Amino acid sequence: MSKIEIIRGDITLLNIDAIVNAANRSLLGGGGVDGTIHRAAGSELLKACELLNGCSTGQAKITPGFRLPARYVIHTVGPVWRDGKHGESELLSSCYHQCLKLAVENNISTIAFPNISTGVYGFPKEQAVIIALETVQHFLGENPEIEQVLFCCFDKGNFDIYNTLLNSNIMIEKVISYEDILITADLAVKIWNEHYVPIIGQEQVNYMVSTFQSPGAIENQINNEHYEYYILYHQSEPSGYFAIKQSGDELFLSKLYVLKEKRGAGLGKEGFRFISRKAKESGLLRITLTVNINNINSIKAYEKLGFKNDGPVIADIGNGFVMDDFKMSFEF
Ligand code: AR6
Repeated sequence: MSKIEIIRGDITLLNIDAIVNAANRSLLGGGGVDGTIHRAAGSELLKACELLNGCSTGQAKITPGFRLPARYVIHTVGPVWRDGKHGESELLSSCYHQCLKLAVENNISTIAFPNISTGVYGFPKEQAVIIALETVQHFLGENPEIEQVLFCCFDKGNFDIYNTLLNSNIMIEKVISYEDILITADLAVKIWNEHYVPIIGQEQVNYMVSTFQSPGAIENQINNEHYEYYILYHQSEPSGYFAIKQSGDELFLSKLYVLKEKRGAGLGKEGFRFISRKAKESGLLRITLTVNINNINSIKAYEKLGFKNDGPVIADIGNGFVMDDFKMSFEF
């Protein structure tokens, strides 16, 4: 964690081994941070870029820094944000990963990133920060030769998001790999047992966990039913999770659970902040959820977040079990 620092300012002024440029596929300059870097480095940078044959989205290429205080510029091409369903997250993560890989290959030990894709390319800021932190932290864990990574934020919005996430010790990670799925399923067993046994009984909990939260069931929901799962980390430990699914102009919040021992650390609130920002950024009108009518504490917590109770619904969940729920909704 301490190798990562957040600063505010102009990346071209940094006296550091390498700065990263949020370029376009031509690598021949543009607006935003790209334009500023080319102006500050001088025309030799453009000449060097002309020899690179462009760069694909999610990849990176390196040049000297020329007139910049930084020795190198690593040029990467972030994804243009469309709707989040065109591999944008994976491509953005790849940008950070490829830049760091080039850094290691070139004996670069200090590097500064701008907030790739969050300007002209329109990537939602909070999601971009989460991806950046997650990818960089993961890389640093495996490549100790990198000594410092600066996130150089030009605008206050990005700066505040980084600081909030880093200071709260909370990280939100999208479930992508099978390893993530196993972590989620493990959390589900713990949380459902400690939370739901008093409400719906052991038998129903066993049935629901094995039917809806086994690794295979989670994998199927992600791959075939358009669910997105996220793990909430507190002090680097898996501490909760949530699942969401867009349906028409609504975001269905299917689950938002925190381990008992981790309650009070602000994980639920941070998770909900992420969810509502994501829904708003996608132009959705409301967030909906269902909650068991006897799950008094959760109902109160959702009311506190601004949800209103839309009344009872009964869901047949199979095997002779029925859920008596309230439907709740949060309007923007
Ligand atoms: N130092 C640090 N960050 C900066 C600076 C600076 N001097 N100037 C702007 N930013 P953008 P993108 C921030 O639009 O979204 C270019 O035309 C800015 O506030 O530069 O990846 C390229 O040629 C924002 O948070 O990059 C491409 O065509 C972040 O840098 C396209 O824009 C990224 O904003 C790439 O779009």
